[in-house]
Amino acid sequence: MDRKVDHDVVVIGAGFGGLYALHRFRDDLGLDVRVFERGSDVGGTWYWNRYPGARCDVESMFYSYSFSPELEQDWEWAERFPAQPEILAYAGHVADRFDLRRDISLETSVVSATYDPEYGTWLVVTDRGEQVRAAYLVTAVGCLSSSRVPDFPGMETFAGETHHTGRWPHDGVDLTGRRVAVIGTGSSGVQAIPVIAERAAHVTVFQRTPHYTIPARNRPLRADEVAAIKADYRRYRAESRIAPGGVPIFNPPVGSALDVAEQTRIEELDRRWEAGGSAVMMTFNDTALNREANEVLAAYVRDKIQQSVRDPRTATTLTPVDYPIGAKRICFDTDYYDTYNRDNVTLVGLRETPIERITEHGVLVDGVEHAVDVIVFATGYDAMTGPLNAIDIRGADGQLLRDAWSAGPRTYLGLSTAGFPNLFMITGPGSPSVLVNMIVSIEQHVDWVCDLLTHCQEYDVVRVEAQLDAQDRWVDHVNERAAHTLYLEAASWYLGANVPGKPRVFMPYVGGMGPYRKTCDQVAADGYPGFTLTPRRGDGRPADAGSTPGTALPAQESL
Ligand code: N01
Repeated sequence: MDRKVDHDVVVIGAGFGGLYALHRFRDDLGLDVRVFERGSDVGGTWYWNRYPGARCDVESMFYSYSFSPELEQDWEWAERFPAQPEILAYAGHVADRFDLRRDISLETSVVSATYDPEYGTWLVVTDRGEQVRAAYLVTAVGCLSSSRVPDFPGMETFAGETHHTGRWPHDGVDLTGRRVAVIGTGSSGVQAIPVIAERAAHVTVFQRTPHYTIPARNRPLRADEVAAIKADYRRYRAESRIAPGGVPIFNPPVGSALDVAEQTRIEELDRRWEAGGSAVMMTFNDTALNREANEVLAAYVRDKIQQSVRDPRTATTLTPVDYPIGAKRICFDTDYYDTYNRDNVTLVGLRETPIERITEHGVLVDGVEHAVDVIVFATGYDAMTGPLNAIDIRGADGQLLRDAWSAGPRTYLGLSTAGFPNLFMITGPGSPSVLVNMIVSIEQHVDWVCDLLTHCQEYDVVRVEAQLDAQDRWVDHVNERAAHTLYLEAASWYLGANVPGKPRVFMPYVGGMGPYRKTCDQVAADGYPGFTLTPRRGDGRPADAGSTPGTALPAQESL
């Protein structure tokens, strides 16, 4: 690439997406790549989420890169579900092993990125005042990296400590013998509460919506099971790439929840409940689609809650009743419901009586002040669009991305958005991302962008832009697929419902990893229909820059 640029590609973020993008773009395509990362180390979500109990709920043997057979053979995972320190160590190992650190600027946030249509470059400005020009901008900012603390009145008056789970201090927080409030009972709260309860003098949990949670049954990995997977890793990886969830299917569904014989239904559910992890959610093939079928699974989990929690009032408060299981992201826990049998744990339901205010000494609900020393906000994220909208990204006509998306994100394939040429989003809205194994999703996106950049080099294309009509069709398709599921029946962060004023749009693509990959591969094989590819003109600028009429490559059929 010989445009007047400082770098061929700027990548924002050095989490799993950014690390892999750097490796592929630099080491396979030979491009000059610069990565900006706001943390003081690599690792992204696993750099920030250091709360007690933080752990991934995709199994470690599959929540790992597949691009290097040597890496996957060498790395030894300790537990079935990897804990945050282990995943962070893995990210660090990858950065060292592939010599990635030399192209990553840490503790540097990108504040703006502006596309210059004249020269076909992105001008990227950081919070350190650095300005660099790049031919391509790739965002690997994560889907859940804009942490959110609700605007509770009186926050500034609290005399104790406050911490958000996604911004946990790196040297830890000593909760021993302290009174702790945990606000929020999504995946982060569900993981943190049992661990905090073991140390704290008292934990008061503030729950707005009860979440469905299933035992993870985490345990150390056995040498024989690791050896068996490693012996066949290539096959498992190939399976993961085409599986709907991006992981191999060990427990396929037994059929419709409405058709299987009662005996089979109970035996299967019990067996899967004992196995732990995602197997329970996979028991039937229609629980994501049919409310009656969903109710079979939901009722089973509700029974488990009633059996686990001794105090009937607490059990009732913990039991979700008014939305389908899986419509809010399912949680996987270790001893979550048992924790409510401890003497030092109190549950405060907020459904009828929300938090009135934070006081100097604690949390006020329904006229009762719950005195605490520490408040843990497990209150989630401005998901998917939040991290992108936080940067002033300006497209070809000067429009800000957040304005272009004011009614909700609009992308073509979740990878690209009209009006923002040469910008690619890793696991952007409109792609499977958060609904599947993120690492499989990341590898697929980065590989696809690599192929596109190779195509651009081959055909001397200097500008790639999603076409509006292809984007409209993709957005319609994403919405239409979501409308056939039960996902729309819960107020979830998938829909932006957790952020006041955020447009209610179902953001990820529910079509599954395998089918989505097929679509993307087909687009590549067909010469990128739905994208306008503009070749270079004599002076290196895009052919349609300035007053020169556009000479896009032969019109391609749209999706
Ligand atoms: O955030 P959440 P999270 N007053 O948005 C409550 C991934 N993840 O950090 O449900 C009172 O799920 C809110 O209540 P409600 C995973 O994808 C993965 O837990 O909106 N409460 C909810 O209970 C996950 O889904 C892993 O009614 C308020 C909680 O705060 C995603 O990250 C581990 C409130 C927020 O739950 C986010 O999970 C951790 C208010 N004003 C996270 N506002 C693993 O891989 C919000 N809440 C295991």
